[in-house]
Amino acid sequence: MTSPQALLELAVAVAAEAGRMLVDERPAGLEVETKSSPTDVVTQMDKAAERLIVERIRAERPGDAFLGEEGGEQGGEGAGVRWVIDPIDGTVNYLYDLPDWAVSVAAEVDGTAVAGAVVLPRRGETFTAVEGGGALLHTASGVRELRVNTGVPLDRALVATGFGYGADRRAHQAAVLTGVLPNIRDIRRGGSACVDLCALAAGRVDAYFERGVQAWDVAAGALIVAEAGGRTGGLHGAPVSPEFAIAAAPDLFGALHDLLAPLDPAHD
Ligand code: LIP
Repeated sequence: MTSPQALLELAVAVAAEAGRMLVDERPAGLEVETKSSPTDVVTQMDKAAERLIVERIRAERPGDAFLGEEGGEQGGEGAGVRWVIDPIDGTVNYLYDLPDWAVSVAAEVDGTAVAGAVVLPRRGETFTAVEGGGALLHTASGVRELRVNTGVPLDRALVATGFGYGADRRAHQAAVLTGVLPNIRDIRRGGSACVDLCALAAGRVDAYFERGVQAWDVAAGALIVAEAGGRTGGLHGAPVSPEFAIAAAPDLFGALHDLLAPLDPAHD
């Protein structure tokens, strides 16, 4: 194993290289394939970016394992480090040339993220965290430490969320929103879970919740939130999982959880 800081440096380097490629080589006509539903898309650029990230990491660390949105689980039986990769989180934003998409790369040791990088090439922003070392935002004008907003009551909270790709899931999520909206300041749907989590860490929103996120959507972002002083979890004490994800300052988490739990009982 290498230090979390060294893993972070590799995560930032490969995510930044993939981000540059995604901007510089974005073709006028993207080839769009669908996955779980007609609106769940993948482009040749998602696949190329993930290949590039895996190749670069493999060249440096041949024994490591990978979990990627496009490539699934790869290699590394008994590996000390597993890399969790979303080559484009916010693929629909990328497809429409909206700026809020990101390359997300996390390094896990024994199932726990110890380093995470989220690179937003079109915003010129890189969010990073190492376990126990705080969370940072790097831009052309410098580096700043991140802290979640605290002391925000639920009825003043600006809450980010996202929707799945299946029609049934979306109908359920819309129903949950009707119970949430009257009790908070407002909702934001930015289109990228990892960008939402980084926005929370930077105090640009006060909380985030979503049903249906996958490990690659949140591995780096959840570490960045935790290192910015936030709390992440699922419903009823569960950890973040595809079942449910909530993130907020510790003093807001409980109130948001208690609002969501009865509105969103187990649902596919
Ligand atoms: C997407 C997210 C989005 C979420 C979708 C999906 P993709 O990831 O980050 O915010 O609501 O369910 O998971 O498909 O763009 O990598």
